[in-house]
Amino acid sequence: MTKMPKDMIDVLIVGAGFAGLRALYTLRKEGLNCRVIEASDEVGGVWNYNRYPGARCDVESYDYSYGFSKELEQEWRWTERYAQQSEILDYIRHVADKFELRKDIEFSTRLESATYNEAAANWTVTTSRGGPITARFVVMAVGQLSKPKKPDFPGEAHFQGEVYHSALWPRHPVDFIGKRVGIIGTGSSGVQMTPVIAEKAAHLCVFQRTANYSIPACHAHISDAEDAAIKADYPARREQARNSPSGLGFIPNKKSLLEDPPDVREQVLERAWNRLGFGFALAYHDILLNEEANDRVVEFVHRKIAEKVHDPVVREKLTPRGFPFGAMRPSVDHRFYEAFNRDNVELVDIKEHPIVEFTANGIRTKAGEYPLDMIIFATGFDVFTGSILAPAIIGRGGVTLREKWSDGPANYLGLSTTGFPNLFIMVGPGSPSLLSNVLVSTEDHADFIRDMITDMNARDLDEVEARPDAEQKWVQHVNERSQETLYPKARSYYMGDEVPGKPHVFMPYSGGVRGYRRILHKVMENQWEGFDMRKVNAPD
Ligand code: N01
Repeated sequence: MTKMPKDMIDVLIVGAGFAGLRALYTLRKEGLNCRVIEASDEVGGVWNYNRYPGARCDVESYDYSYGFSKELEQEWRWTERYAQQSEILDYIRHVADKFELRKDIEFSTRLESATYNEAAANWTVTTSRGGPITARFVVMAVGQLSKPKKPDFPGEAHFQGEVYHSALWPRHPVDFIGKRVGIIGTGSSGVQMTPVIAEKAAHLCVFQRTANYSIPACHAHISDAEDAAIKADYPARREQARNSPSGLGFIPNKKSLLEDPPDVREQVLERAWNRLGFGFALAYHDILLNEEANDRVVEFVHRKIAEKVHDPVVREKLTPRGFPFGAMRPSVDHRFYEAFNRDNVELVDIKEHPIVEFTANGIRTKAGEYPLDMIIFATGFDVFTGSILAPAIIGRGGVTLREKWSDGPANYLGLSTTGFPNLFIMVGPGSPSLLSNVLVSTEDHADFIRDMITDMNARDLDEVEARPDAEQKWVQHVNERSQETLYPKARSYYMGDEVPGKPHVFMPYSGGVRGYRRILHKVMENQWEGFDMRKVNAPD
């Protein structure tokens, strides 16, 4: 192996969330000299920031966890089917402590720039604390939902009350008692916080621009017997998750929805609706593939909403129309629709009457002023690429990643992008990412990066780069797979529509985590097919 200068590290990992910690654990175990930089003063990534009331994961706890350590699996006791934010954060902290990860993490350190040195095959990195750090490899583990989006409304500075963002929630308790609260946004964050805040606030206005679909979470506490049963056969559960298309463990019904007569279909959907959370979308294999099948599901969910919301005008406004069920990421809720039957909850339709401005006392829409003591932005994120493109990443020939991705995040396998050698991206665009239980691909990516670097070291190579033809083919493949689905039929963050001016391309890989892992294995078996690996530094 090329001898490293003293001040150089093997791998700089950006981010200490689930992905960064897994990469650190795995790469360090191979004897690589790794350092993590983390902008916050704590581990946890999104689970450290999204502390809003009602925040939970909508993947089941036993699956939204690491599978790399049997001891960890056995010792951690999840208390609920869908863990609350605080419990997930406790879990991540426990992992960081158990495996002594903190000693290699520089907290309160934000990546500012990374510049590739072509002659030396390494990266020079600067951070908010200065630098430079020189690293052979950089792993971007910055998350897909980590750059909060806060729209600018005129007059915001004049508002006299409290203002919060779901993804920048303070650590101190926020008191809603007796207050008039406004929530802008009805994505997963808005949907989760609405019923919780409704129980405390004097009055709650939910400002909705687009009604989206929401599936009941069916929360449940985990009994000791259930915990023991899962732990007795955890490997089987992991295998099922890894081999399910979504990584959630649901094996899709092999039947088409259209094969079943209406009464049977109704029973199947009803069972899935009442038990499966996200698995509802897999009650038949073609719900997200076939428009006619999807239309039947739309009718079913519309009926469910109608059963829950008493007021016909509010009901109609909460009923999503104009795009297939699931094409925009559905929420998983706990009594969201029911919250609108309360006297203190008001739905404000800002599609019909958009927000004009914030005033000293509240929000003025085209329909009038809503007096508020507190405004909460639940307006989401610059998804997939926001955090990757925030720092200046400068590759071959001085080209920035922002320039290269100006028409969309072209990449190979979601892991690598031509012109930026020795840079890996974890669970970002081009990988199953947000279309799946992201923990499954996180572990796959960490292992893939480990195997690649280990092999390069064994062969005394120092540079790896995605080949342009492989990248082009992968981009085409990602697009083709998305065209088999109904996802492109909605305006959504899957398509880059959440930020004005962002390229309108399908971002994640819709071929499923199992199929994706097979592709990774094939690439590996074929001597890293699609990658060029080189020796750049002269041997000593
Ligand atoms: O963000 P979103 P989120 N004026 O983008 C509205 C994950 N997550 O934070 O659709 C007015 O989904 C916007 O309206 P529209 C999960 O993957 C997981 O809720 O653009 N409104 C929309 O209603 C999720 O999908 C969990 O018309 C504006 C909302 O704000 C992802 O995070 C929990 C606006 C944004 O919804 C993001 O969820 C929470 C504007 N200018 C989140 N701009 C769990 O695991 C935006 N909106 C349970």
